[in-house]
Amino acid sequence: MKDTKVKNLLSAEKKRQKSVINLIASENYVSKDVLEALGTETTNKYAEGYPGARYYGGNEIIDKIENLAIDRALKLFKLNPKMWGVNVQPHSGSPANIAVYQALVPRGGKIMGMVLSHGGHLTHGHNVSFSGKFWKQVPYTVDPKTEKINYEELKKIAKKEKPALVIAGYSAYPRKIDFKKMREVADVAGAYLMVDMAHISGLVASGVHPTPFKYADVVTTTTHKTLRGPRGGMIFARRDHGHVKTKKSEPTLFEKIQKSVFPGMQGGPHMNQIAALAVALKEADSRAFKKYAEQVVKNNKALAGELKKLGWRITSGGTDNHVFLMDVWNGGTGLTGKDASRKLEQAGIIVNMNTIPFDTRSPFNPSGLRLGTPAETTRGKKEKDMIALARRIDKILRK
Ligand code: DSN
Repeated sequence: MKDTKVKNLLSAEKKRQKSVINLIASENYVSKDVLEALGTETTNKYAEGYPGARYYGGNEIIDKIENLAIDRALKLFKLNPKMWGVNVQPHSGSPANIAVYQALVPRGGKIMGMVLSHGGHLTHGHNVSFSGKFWKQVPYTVDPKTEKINYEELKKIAKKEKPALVIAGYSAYPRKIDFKKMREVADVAGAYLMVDMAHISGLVASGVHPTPFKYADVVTTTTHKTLRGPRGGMIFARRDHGHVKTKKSEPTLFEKIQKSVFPGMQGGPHMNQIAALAVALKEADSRAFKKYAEQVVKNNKALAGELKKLGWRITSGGTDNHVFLMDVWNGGTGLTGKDASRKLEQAGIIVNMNTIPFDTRSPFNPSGLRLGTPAETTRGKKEKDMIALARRIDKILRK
């Protein structure tokens, strides 16, 4: 690379990534092949439209790349292409979610999502995001006692508020999601069920977390978290009208989603991302990936379990997946989430501060930390490493 300034910054970032322990639950390390596909000439190409129906010439090969990503995505999640379609063009998770609301919820309509401070996401109806400005959030929280989802409580809310769409899937929820029960919640309101599986898609692909496809109408995901692909997004949608009564003459859910992504919201797809996604989807369809996903959960349980033994409160009492929340404030340590994450970063351990359910502190300096093990598992770490790491974290925080 001739640009030495950028070259130096890129190699400094590479070095930084290698030198730290990364416990950010939403990050991962992609393979060399994924990186290689990202840095290819496909980034030069405009391909507005879909395979076989583009607004630019010269897309013969690009069409093959996009179709390959589509086929691999459906195969990975064991979906019948006659029943489900997938759009692989969303630039990331937030645009994927916008596209769904735009397709299925009238402007000003209600979307029911978990509040951000309990583990939800900004795009699930928070008022600082488009999702809370153009639509109205019907909020739900975890249960104050168990810190887990209380599905019966959600049903009561859905019955009263009658949202048009219910969202299941979270950014900081350490427990398995019961999608059958979430379907019941949506059915009480006659609503669509959208599953945002961004955090857990790698676990779902491997069968380590139950699949949402039996119950959901639409499933969105990012592609770079547990799935370990390039940054990007996908939307899976049924090729019928889903679980909501609709006139037969109306387009199918998948047709609505296709139109909503393009021309409804995005311009040209990022074809280098889509090529890299095709690579990652094949990698995820393997025994080695399944082993990785199983190890992510084992490692996470080991890390959370040891921290708990050392006296730290883990919200909901533990974890079933790749992420957990550690309450650093309420144990009398005098530490806030911000202090704790700073202390750990100084020691080369990267985490993010996070609110805990019913946090009494602000999101800018909350009571907790969010930790997760996908990235360190990709680097080959096992349970014994996690136990040693928990002891190190404990020492650093108590110093
Ligand atoms: N920023 C992602 C996360 O860290 O969970 C969610 O979009």
